[in-house]
Amino acid sequence: MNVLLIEPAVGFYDRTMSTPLGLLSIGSYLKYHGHNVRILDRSLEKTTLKTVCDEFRPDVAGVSVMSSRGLSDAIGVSKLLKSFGLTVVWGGQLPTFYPELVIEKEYVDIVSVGEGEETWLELLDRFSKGADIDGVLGVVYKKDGAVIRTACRPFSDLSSFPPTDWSLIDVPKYMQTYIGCKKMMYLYSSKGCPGRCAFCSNVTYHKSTHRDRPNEQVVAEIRYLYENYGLDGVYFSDEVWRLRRSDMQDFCRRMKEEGMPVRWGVDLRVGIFNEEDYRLMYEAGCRWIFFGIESGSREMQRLIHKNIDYDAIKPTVELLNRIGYTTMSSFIVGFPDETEQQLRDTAAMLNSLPIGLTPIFHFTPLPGTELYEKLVADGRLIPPRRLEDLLEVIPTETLGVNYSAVPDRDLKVVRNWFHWKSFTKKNAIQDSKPFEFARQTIKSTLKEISKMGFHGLFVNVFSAAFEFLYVFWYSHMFPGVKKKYGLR
Ligand code: B12
Repeated sequence: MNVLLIEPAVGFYDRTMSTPLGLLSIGSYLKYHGHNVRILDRSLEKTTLKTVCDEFRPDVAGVSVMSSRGLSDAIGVSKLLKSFGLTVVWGGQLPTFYPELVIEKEYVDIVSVGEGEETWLELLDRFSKGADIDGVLGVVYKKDGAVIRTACRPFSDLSSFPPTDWSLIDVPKYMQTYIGCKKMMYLYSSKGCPGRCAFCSNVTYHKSTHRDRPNEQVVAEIRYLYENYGLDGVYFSDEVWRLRRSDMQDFCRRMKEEGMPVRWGVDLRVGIFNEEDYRLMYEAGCRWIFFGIESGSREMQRLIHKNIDYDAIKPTVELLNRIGYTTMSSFIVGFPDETEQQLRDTAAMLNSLPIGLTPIFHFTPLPGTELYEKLVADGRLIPPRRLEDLLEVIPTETLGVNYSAVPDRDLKVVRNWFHWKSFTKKNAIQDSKPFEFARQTIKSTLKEISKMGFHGLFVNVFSAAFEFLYVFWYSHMFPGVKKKYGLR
């Protein structure tokens, strides 16, 4: 069958493009099993949906929805697909968490819950036989006016997936400048995380499990991209890259044997690996490591079940700096009931931690998380009643609803101050020219903006300027708040 898979446009946010890994994986799987697949990434391709449908003649269409960012486009696209008479399937994080809100829409026929590969294959098998989809695991659909939800599908064995079929996307368009690389791409080498963090939807989405792709396959993928497209960097978009030392050592051994000039970076948990491990990873090409630290307050770390050794944070970062890594960590401000003292602790940690880059996010309650459920139970958050309500969900870069005990303005000042510091840091990236991070950010923003048509250009120049002024305003115009939290 002909399957059209769509990644909705997410607007200005996606000025640096990330590989649509979910659709690539589903597309590769379906092609391997004999179907024709076309991936349409609407942030990137300007071809109209009508033209794509006229040329490709899909039998069925899938729309991937990760968050409320792509929701508006996903709705528009689905209405159009429906008007062409196509069956429309939604999948990804958002429909998985809100299947009932999605399935009530006339422009969605089926919601695929969780991982899509095997579900798609079974659906296509039924469609091609003209059979109904009763009993297909992991779907929510309408039948005779009723909504039917089938049992969850067990997680797939990632080693059973075929190699990624890179002909499905225009690879060079997804390559970007990043930490000393000119052609860096996002790939994935594992799914999930064993953690139980109270703010992270992984606990429900991956049920706190962690699965690796075979090292052999991941390294072969890197070699293919290096040889055919000159790939020189990989950022593994895994929630936590490796948990077992033996897997890490095996990956590093393979990368060293391959001898490719490819640098890579990963997200890890503090405390999994030791100095010897970090040195081995460096020798194998790893150059940046990202830790989720989230709060500088011991008490808050306990409340959100971060479950890392607080006292190991600073020595680990210092060690990585000494080895030559660019270090990064994320922090969240505005957790429910967070106090000014807890925020001060975060500011103190950020002041003293010799870390390269520190993206800071405003707390946003995600469905399927302990904090979300608690806010709902306490009557402080009303779950969305209609899909359209989700369009109002404010992303993590700006302050939405403030559930903390800290004034809005203080949260904005703290967040934007450290954002500004990251942006203007002289040596955030190791072994690079001074202010490399700021230069890279400006360059990639201008590059993306220059690709746009007149309307896009106008909107995006305006958005970029607004974002810059917003960060500058909150980081510089409130000396009293800066003093209160010891920001320096
Ligand atoms: C890479 C990544 C990104 C990339 C996106 C790349 C891309 N286009 O896919 C970038 C950096 C752009 C990004 C942005 C954001 N992200 Co993000 N991201 C991830 C990350 C780390 C990995 C996702 C991934 O590629 N996994 C590998 C692939 C193979 O798996 P998959 O994406 O889950 O896809 C499978 C299923 O979801 C399903 N599926 C997916 N699409 C479809 C479609 C159909 C039709 C079907 C049937 C099935 C299906 O099948 C796929 C194959 O198994 C996840 C965390 C995680 N590990 O899941 C967070 C995550 C998904 N992101 C998250 C968030 C919050 C965001 C942002 C809102 C952040 C922000 N500050 O704005 C934005 C939203 C952007 C958007 N498009 O809406 C949250 C989502 C939480 C939630 N429940 O809403 C996650 C879970 C991280 C977290 N723990 O908080 N992200």
